[in-house]
Amino acid sequence: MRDAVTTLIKNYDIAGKYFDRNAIDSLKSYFESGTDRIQAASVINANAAAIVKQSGSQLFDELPELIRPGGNAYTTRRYAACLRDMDYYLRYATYALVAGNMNILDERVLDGLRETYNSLGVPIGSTVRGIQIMKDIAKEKIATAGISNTAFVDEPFDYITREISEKNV
Ligand SMILES: CCC1=C(C)/C(=C/C2=NC(=C\c3[nH]c(/C=C4\NC(=O)[C@H](C)[C@H]4CC)c(C)c3CCC(=O)O)/C(CCC(=O)O)=C2C)NC1=O
Repeated sequence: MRDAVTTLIKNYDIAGKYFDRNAIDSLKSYFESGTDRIQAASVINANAAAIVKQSGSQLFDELPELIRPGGNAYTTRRYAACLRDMDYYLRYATYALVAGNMNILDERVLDGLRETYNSLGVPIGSTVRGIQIMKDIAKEKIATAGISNTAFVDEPFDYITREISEKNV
């Protein structure tokens, strides 16, 4: 698992170089956004159950076939598995937000996920939609908590959706 600082140090150490202007700028921007990152994570933590629940409701309103017979989230067990997956994405998104680096998502969330989803018939497009809904709901709550620039919150959610959609289904 890596974060913005350890990744930078690793790269400069491999090159045997002192930090240059670019390195200093990227360290500065990481530390300057640090308070907002922590605050955003803390807003998500405090509202996690509500964010997952609302995202699920909105997803199933938009795509009701998911919870009808034959749908992948049909039956209580699969419905619960779907919301549990949403909760995983939300929790790991907060780790990646604080780390300022997406590496944890590769290591703990995305590795082997597409294969699992494909073998269980979990629809990737609908999962992507669910994650995007969750991003919007999380950003709303973060904005309401007084963080004016919430653009950085997109990164982990967009990273997860890009990675699970990318390679051939
Ligand atoms: C922390 C990293 C991590 C992830 C990400 C994870 C995902 C994950 N989701 C699974 C299943 C599942 N995932 C879903 C999800 C959905 N179905 C839908 O129609 C919706 C679109 C979507 C919710 C948005 C469902 C329904 C299952 C159960 C499928 C089945 O057993 O038939 C499974 C198979 C094993 C199980 O049921 O627990 C895994 C491993 N597990 C992990 O440890």
